[in-house]
Amino acid sequence: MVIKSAEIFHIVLPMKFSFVTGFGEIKERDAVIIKLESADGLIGWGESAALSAPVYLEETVETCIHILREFILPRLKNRNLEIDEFMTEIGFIRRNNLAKHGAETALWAIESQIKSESVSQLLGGSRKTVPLGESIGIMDDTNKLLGLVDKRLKEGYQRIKLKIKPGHDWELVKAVREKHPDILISVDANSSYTRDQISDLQRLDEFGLLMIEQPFAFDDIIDHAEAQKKLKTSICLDESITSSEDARKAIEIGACRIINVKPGRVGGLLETKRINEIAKNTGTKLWCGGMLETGIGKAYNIAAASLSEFSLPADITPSSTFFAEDITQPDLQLSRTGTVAVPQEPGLGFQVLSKTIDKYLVKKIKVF
Ligand code: OSB
Ligand code: MG
Repeated sequence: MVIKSAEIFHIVLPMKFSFVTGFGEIKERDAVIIKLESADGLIGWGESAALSAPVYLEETVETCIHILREFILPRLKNRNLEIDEFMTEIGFIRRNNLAKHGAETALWAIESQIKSESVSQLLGGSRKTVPLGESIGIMDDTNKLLGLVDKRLKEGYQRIKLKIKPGHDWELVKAVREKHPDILISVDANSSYTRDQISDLQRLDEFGLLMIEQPFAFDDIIDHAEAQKKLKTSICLDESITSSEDARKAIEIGACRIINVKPGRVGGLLETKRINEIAKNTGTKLWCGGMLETGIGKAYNIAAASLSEFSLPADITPSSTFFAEDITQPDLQLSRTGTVAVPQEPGLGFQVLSKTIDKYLVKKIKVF
């Protein structure tokens, strides 16, 4: 495909409530949206899911814009490239995975229109529906949180993920487990524990959790491997896995039994497919995480979650939960059994609302 134009949109979507995690609070959602147009007039939308501050990963909205504008998108200008060739070509750029993913996803949308197949089909996805879980931020009032858990379970979500941090873990999980003896519960620490706090994690073993997500440092696998030996509960890595090589090494040393794959964090859908292969060969369970993306990012997360090893419920929530308004329509429809359909049509699978992008626009950059 030949790309004739590339634009970046920085928008800010107001959130209905602030989302609190072990790394801090998200009060509004900045988003980096990429729009490519092919020489044949096909449009591809992509999203780089960076937060405004480098608190989850090192990238931010502004670093994504910089890397996309200066190093990634100019290389597409009037070239006839396959997606895998292009991703290999930009492999000289160290990390900056969210930026790479934003460009790659826009290319997939165009490729999918050229091939008249959905992105899921192009990737070799086998699932027609994806099971969903819900991620619940840290709240001061446990009764309020219990009420929210009830609401989410009634809506159909198959798993509840509780954000924890030191001093805000055992009592919270106990309260939810006592009320719901049989549901799937996981916890996500977003790197807020250190290795000398392993006993805090061991205390959670009694609750039969599905997993403990990323207790230790964002770049660690050694301490996680040590902890996995001492814990009954499976460790799931999120922040620590930024590539298929990271996944291979973490699995090899026993640092996790489960991986939360965010296609953005690992640098795109091709890399996601590689992790799917590694998981298949090693019996590692996968699920697709989320980062409060707009509907554009979510569409590609759903395509990723249709891959064979993504058997556990995904953090892919209808936009109306978090945002007053999204830049795509229709919103995701959660079925009564807690699943969402994988779009089967070519392209993004959702309509992009240019007027809504304009409404929340901070800046627009025409790269070429
Ligand atoms: O650790 O999974 C995480 C949001 C932003 C950054 C990191 C994380 C999250 C979430 C949100 O947990 C889950 C969602 O998008 O539904
Ligand atoms: Mg996480």
